[in-house]
This record gives sequence, structure tokens and C-alpha cells, in this order.
Amino acid sequence: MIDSACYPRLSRIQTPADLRQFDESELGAIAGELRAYLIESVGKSGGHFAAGLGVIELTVALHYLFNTPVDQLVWDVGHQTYPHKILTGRRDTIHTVKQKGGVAPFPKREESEYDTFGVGHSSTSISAALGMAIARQRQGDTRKAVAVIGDGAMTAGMAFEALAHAGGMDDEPMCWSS
Ligand SMILES: Cc1ncc(C[n+]2csc(CCOP(=O)(O)OP(=O)(O)O)c2C)c(N)n1
Repeated sequence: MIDSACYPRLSRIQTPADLRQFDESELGAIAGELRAYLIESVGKSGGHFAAGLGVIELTVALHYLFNTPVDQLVWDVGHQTYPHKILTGRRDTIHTVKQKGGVAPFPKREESEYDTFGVGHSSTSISAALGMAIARQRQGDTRKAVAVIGDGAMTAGMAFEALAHAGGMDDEPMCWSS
């Protein structure tokens, strides 16, 4: 169990809905607690370390700004999703990552409704999110699909193919931010 004395804010966050209850001014402190908790947990269990540490603030911001799991986050590769898992119901089990029967080290749809696309191999996120966005657009659904992709994964042909696909559509189902 998480120690509420060490993690006064993170101990109150089981899901992103809890995160969204906090005032924006507290998000920096929440990111600090999330970083410390990740270091404490993965420092003992092992697993992907650096990638998660690089997206702490981004993970907090995405779950704060988007209405997950209604809006869908698609993480490329998925090796950076330990902070996402901590904020989406797996805070108390993240120490089991990579163990038999434990939390998966990559997004896994069977594990959580917040893991929207099963990954491991890189460069698939734009294509997957585009498919989700097109399907929703056709249904008149305004929920959002968000692809999160790093510079390394952006170098593959599949990512460029998805960019060309999205850019060539008349009704622009996707927009960009970097
Ligand atoms: C098709 C494929 N090739 C190689 C890998 C091995 N791999 C895992 S993470 C990674 C680098 C990803 O770089 P980037 O997208 O910049 O993510 P970051 O380093 O920022 O976490 C690679 C090459 C993979 N997962 N899939």
C-alpha cells in the first residue's frame, strides 16, 4: 500500500477522475510524487525506467486535460506507460511489473480500459489513433483519440504512412501538437 505520509496527493489518486479533482496549481507537486513513486517502485522491481521518467509531466497533463478513458490515449511502443499505469488503477500493483501474473510492461487491453491498444513494437500509434478517430467521426462521436509518439518511433515507415493517410483526408480527423 502507498504511504500517504510520503505521497499525500498520489495516495488519493486511483484513477484519472481523482486526478482531475485537483486544482491545476497542484499538478507540479503531483508530478513530483509520481516521479518519486516510480523510482521507488521500479528501482526495486526492475523494468523500463528511463522512458517513463521522461513522460511524467506529459502523462499527468494528458490525463488531466483529456477525459480518459472516454478519450483514448494510444502510447507508441508502450515502454513509457508505467506512470500512465500508476495513474490508471495500477498504482498498488506496479511493483509486480514483469513478474508472472503481474502488471504487463506494455499497454494491454485485457488489463485495463485505459490501455486502448496492445503494443510493444514501435511506430503504430498514429495509424491506430487515426483508425479510432475515423470510426468515431463516422459515428458522429466527438470523443478524442490521442497518439503519443517519440522521436525514435517517428522514424519508421509506418508512422509516415499514417501521417500521409491522415494528411490526405478531406475531413481532417486528426490535429497536431509537438
Ligand atoms: C519495430 C520496433 N523496433 C525496435 C523496437 C525497440 N525499441 C523499443 S523503444 C525504442 C526507442 C523508441 O524511441 P522513442 O520513440 O524516441 O521513445 P523514447 O526513447 O523517448 O522513450 C526502440 C527502438 C521496437 N519496440 N519496435
